[in-house]
Amino acid sequence: MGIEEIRIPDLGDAEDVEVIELCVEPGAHVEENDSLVVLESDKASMEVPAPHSGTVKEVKVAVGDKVAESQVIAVMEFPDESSTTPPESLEPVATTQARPESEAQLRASFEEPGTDKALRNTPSEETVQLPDVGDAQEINVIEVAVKPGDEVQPGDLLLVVESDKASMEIPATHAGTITEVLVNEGDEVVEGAPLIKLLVNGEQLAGGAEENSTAEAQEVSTEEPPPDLLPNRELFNQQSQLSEQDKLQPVTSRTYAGPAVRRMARELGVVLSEVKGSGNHGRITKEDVQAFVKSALAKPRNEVSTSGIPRVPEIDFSRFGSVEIVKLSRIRQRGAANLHRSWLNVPHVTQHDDVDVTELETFRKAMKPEAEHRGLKLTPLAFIIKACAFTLQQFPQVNASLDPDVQHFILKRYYHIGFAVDAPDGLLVPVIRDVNSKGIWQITQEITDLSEKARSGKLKPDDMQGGTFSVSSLGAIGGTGFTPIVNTPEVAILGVSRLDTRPVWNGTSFEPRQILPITLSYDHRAINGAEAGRFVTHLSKVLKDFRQGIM
Ligand code: CAO
Repeated sequence: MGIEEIRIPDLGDAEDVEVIELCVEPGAHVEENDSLVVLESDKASMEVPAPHSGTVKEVKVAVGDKVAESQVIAVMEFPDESSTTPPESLEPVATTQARPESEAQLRASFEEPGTDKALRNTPSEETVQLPDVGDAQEINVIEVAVKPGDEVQPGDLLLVVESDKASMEIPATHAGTITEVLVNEGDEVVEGAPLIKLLVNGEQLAGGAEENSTAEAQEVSTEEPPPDLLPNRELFNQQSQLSEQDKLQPVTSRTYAGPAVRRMARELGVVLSEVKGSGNHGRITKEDVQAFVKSALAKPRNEVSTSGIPRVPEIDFSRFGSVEIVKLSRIRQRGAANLHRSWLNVPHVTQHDDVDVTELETFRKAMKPEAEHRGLKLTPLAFIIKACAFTLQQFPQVNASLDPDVQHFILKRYYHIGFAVDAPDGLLVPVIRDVNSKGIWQITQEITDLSEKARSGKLKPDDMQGGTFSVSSLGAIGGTGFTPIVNTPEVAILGVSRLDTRPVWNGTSFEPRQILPITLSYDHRAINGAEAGRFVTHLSKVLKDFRQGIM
């Protein structure tokens, strides 16, 4: 094991360098190039990576500390073999001096462009090339920040390239117009590769960038403006060429993010330009990327473009008259997403029937005094739910779910029936368990308790889980029929409308009968029309004469 002090690298002429993020704490194991701390000057940010894999023994700085070149930021313990291997990173590595030529370039990049250069009055085309990248291997373009026609200012980000060790931003060194982008994201590039063509505006300082081959840039490195390739730390200095106004605000086309954050974003498929940075000067942190992904996942499904279905256009209704914007309750939002998902996934069919419940109603009314005695209101719903349980036992495919690949039925050997409750914040569907083994009084009691809980916001998630079939009754409200949406992953739902007295032909005359309209909406993938027809006919028979239920 070797102990090594990690120091702040050469910062050029950057001033007011502050620690803005500690990426590790004592005891943390880090891999080579994992960020240890993030520094920021008044102009740019940089990450200081671990030169080898090892363990952080001590962190010597705190967030907010002002730091200077060579200051120790951390002490690390390395396995012997790793501490002897010099890092190849293109990023600043504290214990390793930059190669002499790189250092010359780096210094050159800190210089203000020579003021004795001739002014150029006519626009000329410049090709931005990938300059000397030292011994870095496998350099890929990971971000193209401009497109033909874009106007750029000195310091605006053109491209980001990345080796296996670090990422580098390539900024514009002159104001101008992009005429051609010669590479795509993902392209592998080598030193000298032409990247971008830029029509440089006239009346700019003529410098090395005018003659932009990499070799020339190296040769003139002590006098000329910076080479196009700027490792993150060099941004401290590159930005010194910006105008005062530019310095006050981050350049809008630039995405401030370190290599680790860029890598993370790429792995997660996050477009960094869409992420709002919470760090100084809008710098994007790992937490910002995580929060972005989290919020994308949490978005209700109906916000996401679904299977290419076009969104309803957004209209400013206030153009036509006064409007009020009222936020949907969370229950309504969740309900909307569930209904939408079911509507899009389930091929719905609805089977209708009118059921003669005259005998049942006679019996129910006869039982009302006892119900009152029990402190309950005996409505048709308890009988309907019980009749459904009887019928579901005869039709296992209706008391089922489909697996997501629609390869199997999941037949449920329990009969838990949900019923829709019109609660103040939206529709809720509490579930009565094991309806097949419960009597009408107990079912009535549970309808009362669960609907009260739903209306007072006291339902627990468990009260609404595990349903195998649902009933939605609008009978107390009115209407002659409606087609409910299947409460997926269940495969069928019964809609109940208002029962009414109707004249029914008995073969010799019309007689008044109590008729209950019912509708069964079902998932046609799970239930075919004949099965649905048989289910509804059987249910009607049970409602007509409850003795059918036990046959
Ligand atoms: N036809 C005629 N009258 C009916 C009826 C029907 N199908 N169903 C119930 N009624 C009567 C009841 O008997 C009661 O009358 P009495 O007071 O004279 O006995 C009255 O209507 C009120 O009933 P209720 O609504 O208090 O009780 P319920 O058991 O019928 O329903 C509940 C309970 C919680 C389901 C209901 O209150 C409710 O919220 N329904 C709305 C469900 C809904 O929104 N569905 C749509 C969802 S989208 O698919």
